[in-house]
Amino acid sequence: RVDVVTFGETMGLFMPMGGKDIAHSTLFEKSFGGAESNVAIGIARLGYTAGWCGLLGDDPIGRHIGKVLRGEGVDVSQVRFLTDANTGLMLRETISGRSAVYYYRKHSAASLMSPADLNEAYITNAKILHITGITPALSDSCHQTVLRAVEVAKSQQVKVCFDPNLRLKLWPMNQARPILLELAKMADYFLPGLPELRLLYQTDDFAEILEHVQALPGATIIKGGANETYVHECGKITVVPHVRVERPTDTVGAGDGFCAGFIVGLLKNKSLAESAHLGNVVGAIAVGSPGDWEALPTWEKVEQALGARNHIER
Ligand code: KDG
Repeated sequence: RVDVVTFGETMGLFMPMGGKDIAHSTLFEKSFGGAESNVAIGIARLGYTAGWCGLLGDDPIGRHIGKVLRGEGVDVSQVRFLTDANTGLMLRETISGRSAVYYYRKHSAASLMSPADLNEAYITNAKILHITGITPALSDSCHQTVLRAVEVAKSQQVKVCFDPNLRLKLWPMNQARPILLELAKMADYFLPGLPELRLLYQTDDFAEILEHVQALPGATIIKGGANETYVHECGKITVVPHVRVERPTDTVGAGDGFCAGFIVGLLKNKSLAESAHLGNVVGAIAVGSPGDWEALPTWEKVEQALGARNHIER
C-alpha cells in the first residue's frame, strides 16, 4: 500500500541544448515528464510513498521511464508496458524565457487506459488519490478511468486532490470546461492556478472567481495569484504569501512541485495554509534546473529552505 496513488500519461521529453530552438538545434537533452509522475517523484523525495499507475509503450523510452521512476522510489507495480502502442513524446524549447511544447502523443499507450486498468484495492488502500485534468483530455476511455478512480476513492473516504492542468493544445476550452468543472466539484482539494480559473469561470473578476470557488464542496487552493496563494476552506479565505524565485531556470513543473509539497503537508497533518506554504517552497525549488522533476527537493533540502537545518558543504 502507498500513501498516494496517481495515474496519467508520462512522455519522453527532448529539449534543445545551448538555448537553441527546436528547428536549429542538433543536440537535444533527453528526459521525461508527466504531471502526475512528477508529483509522485516529488512525494517520494519528500519521504512518503507514491504509486504512479499508467500505460507505457514497451519501447526504449517507456522502459527508461519505468526504470527511473522505480529508481526515484515511486511504486510502479501497477505500470503496464504495451507492445502495440508507443510511449508519447514531447519536445520543449525555451526561447527568451518563453517555453513552447510540441506533443507527439496521439494514440499513445497512455491514451488507451480504461477503467479495467485500475486496481481498485490499490486506490482504496491509499490515503490520497491525485488526478489531473490532462488525463481526461487524452481519450474518452481515459476520462472514464478518471471518473471511476474518483468514484472508487470516494467510496472509501480516500481524499481526492485535483489539479486541472489545463492543456489547450490537447482540447478546446468548450470541451475542457464542463469536464474540469465536474471534477472540481468532486475533489476534496482543488488545486487550480488563477489563469486557469479565469478561463474556467469565464471572468477576470477576482471577486466573482472567489464566489465560484466558495460554492465548491471541497477546499480550493489557488496557486499563482499575483503575489500569493489563496486557500478556501468552508467559506473562509486565507492568503499565503508566495516564495520568491529570482531567476527561475525552467518553470515547467513548478505546479507539480506545489502539488507534491501540498500533499506532503496533508500527510503530515498540517493545516491547509501550512500545506500550501510547503507547496510554494517545493514549487520554488523545483524551478531551479531544466526538466520537469529533476530539481524537486528532498525533505532535507526543504528543511534547509525553511531555515530549520543548516547546509553543510563539506
Ligand atoms: O506540469 C508539467 C507537465 O505539463 C509536463 O510534465 C507534461 O504532463 C505533461 C503534459 O501533458 O503537458
